[in-house]
Amino acid sequence: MDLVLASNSDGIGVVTLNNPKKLNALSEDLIAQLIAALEKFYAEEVRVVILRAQPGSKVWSAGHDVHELPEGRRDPLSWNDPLRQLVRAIEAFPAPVIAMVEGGVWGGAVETVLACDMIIAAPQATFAVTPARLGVPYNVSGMMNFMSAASLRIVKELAFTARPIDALRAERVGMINHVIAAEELESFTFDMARVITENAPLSISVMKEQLRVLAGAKPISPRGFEKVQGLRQVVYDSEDYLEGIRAFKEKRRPLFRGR
Ligand code: LCV
Repeated sequence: MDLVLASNSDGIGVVTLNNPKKLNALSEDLIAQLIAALEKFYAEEVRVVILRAQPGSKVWSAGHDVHELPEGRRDPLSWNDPLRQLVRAIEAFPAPVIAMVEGGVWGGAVETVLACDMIIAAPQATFAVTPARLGVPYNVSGMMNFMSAASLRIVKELAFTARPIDALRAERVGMINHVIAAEELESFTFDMARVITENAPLSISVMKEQLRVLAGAKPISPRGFEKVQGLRQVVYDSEDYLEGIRAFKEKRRPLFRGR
């Protein structure tokens, strides 16, 4: 089944999340198809990519497929996991990737959208950073992506409350580029894409990689990294981590006990 749809015209690659039954949850299969679409666009030398859901989606993506989260004793967001591979594939793609957002964006899908170079959203779009809702220890590079998206105070509010914020607030705090009425969202986004296709692709791809390298250049000592990884292991080995996943599957509120 085509979990994503890909099309390319006039140098603009469009990839559409296409699993509305599962609210475009970022399953291993959907991510594999999304990365394959980017590889195809790379071979076709597209000048810009638009990442979107089906028009009128109430949920852009429900985030990591919770059914694919390991049930403890293993880092749920380690280097080779699909979500990490997807974020790196978007960041490394040698042309701008524009996220065009309608509907709710949840958890790892927020980081996926933030990994895009620009974000254009309809007013009804919302963004929810959800690790605390499930009891998940988000990973280091993911937290850095959140820190690059908004001030530390905003990131803490998003992470600690796990509550969605709407597109207007996200724009106000600089997390997204534009809020455009749903009926104009597509034309606005494609207009921006067309402008990019008329500019120098080599210059753009090198500036994109420079900005990625410079933005990611944060000093963290080996001891500091090991400490963070040790703290994260306490979380993914905790009863709360299991409780968060079980509560989701049993469709009930989780009861976190702090252990
Ligand atoms: C699998 C799902 C999902 C889903 N996975 O429809 O960032 S982290 O650390 O948290 C990271 C690990 C991560 O990304 O975790 C996932 C974070 N995502 C969320 O917390 C969103 C969870 N989903 C929801 O809150 C609701 O589904 C929303 C508000 C998105 C939509 O609500 P709505 O009432 O419209 P349902 O909840 O009824 O969901 C429809 C079907 O999609 C499944 C859900 O279990 C249900 O399946 P069944 O029809 O089999 O009951 N579903 C939703 N999200 N992330 N499956």
